[in-house]
Amino acid sequence: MTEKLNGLLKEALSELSKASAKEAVLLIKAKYLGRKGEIPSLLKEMGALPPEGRKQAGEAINRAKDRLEEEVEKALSSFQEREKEEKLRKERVDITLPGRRIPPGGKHPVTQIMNEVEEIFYGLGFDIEEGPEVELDYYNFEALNLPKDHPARDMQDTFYINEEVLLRTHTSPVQIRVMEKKRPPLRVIAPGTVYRRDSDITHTPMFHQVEGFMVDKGVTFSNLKGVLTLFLHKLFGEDTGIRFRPSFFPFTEPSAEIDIRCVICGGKGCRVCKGSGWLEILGAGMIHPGVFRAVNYDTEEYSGFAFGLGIERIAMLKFGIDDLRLFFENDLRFLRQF
Ligand code: 2NL
Repeated sequence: MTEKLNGLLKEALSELSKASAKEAVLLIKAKYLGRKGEIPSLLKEMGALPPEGRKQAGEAINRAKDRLEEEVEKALSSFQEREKEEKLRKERVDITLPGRRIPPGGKHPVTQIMNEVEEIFYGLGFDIEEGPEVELDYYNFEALNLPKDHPARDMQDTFYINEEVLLRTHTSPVQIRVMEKKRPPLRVIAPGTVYRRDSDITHTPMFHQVEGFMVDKGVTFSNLKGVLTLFLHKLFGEDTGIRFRPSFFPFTEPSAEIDIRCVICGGKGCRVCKGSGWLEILGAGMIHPGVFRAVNYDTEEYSGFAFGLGIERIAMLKFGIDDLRLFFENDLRFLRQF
């Protein structure tokens, strides 16, 4: 029995010393120490010994078992240590490496101008309002003094969805909706996307507009002139020359178009201003009584002015861009310049 035990222990220790991985150690552990392993089997065989020898044999077996368990644990922890070291080595990070750059995003030039226009009017006490891009014919035309048979509707090339529903051709309907809901005094701008069936070098079917209006008791054309002059001086610089020309819009009377001195040639005349020295920037006028009637404002009590401007045109002038289509191609080589 003792001989067999010593043989087993020697064999186990020898196998253990040759084990090259944790898995091999675990196999050895199962083979010698497991429930049906070699050493527990010896303990069962003890029953066949004479009683005098049992105690001694039991102690010897337990010593061998303890010894082997100790060696197995040592081997396991040594492999575990090696595994941990390997893992640490593999996962080592070089903290001296420069970080990966996250390229900074930027605002589209059209958004930049839109924000700039909003800032100026916000500073003048105007609220900023938004509304639906899919509109009713009523808000886009009818309430703006443009009845169905009005010839001025031909001025607009409109995307119709059905008889009554369309893509807004300007942001005026937002302002009609505001006037419907609120009473004067009101100062509001309506920035947003508008749609027209136009597509050539100078027109895209979607573009951006800011419209605005001011309504109160006693608002006059002088207020229109003062507010829009101040606005243009803030946007293009205090020294920018400005002129008001008579014009026509169905929703304002009287109406005006407002020009600035050409920012390209300074007024000498060039390709951009077509030799005139002036650039058309704004349309404006005193709100037509027909519009006030549509929103139930007393035309005897209230008056107001309204205006509209195209954002892409201003962005082209301010950034010196000569092709409108560049705004919508999203070529990063173009966009990164802003
Ligand atoms: C232009 C001209 C204009 C308006 C827009 C307006 C809005 C209401 C009532 C009256 Cl709710 N008028 N808007 C008035 C005059 C001109 O825009 O050239 N836009 C790019």
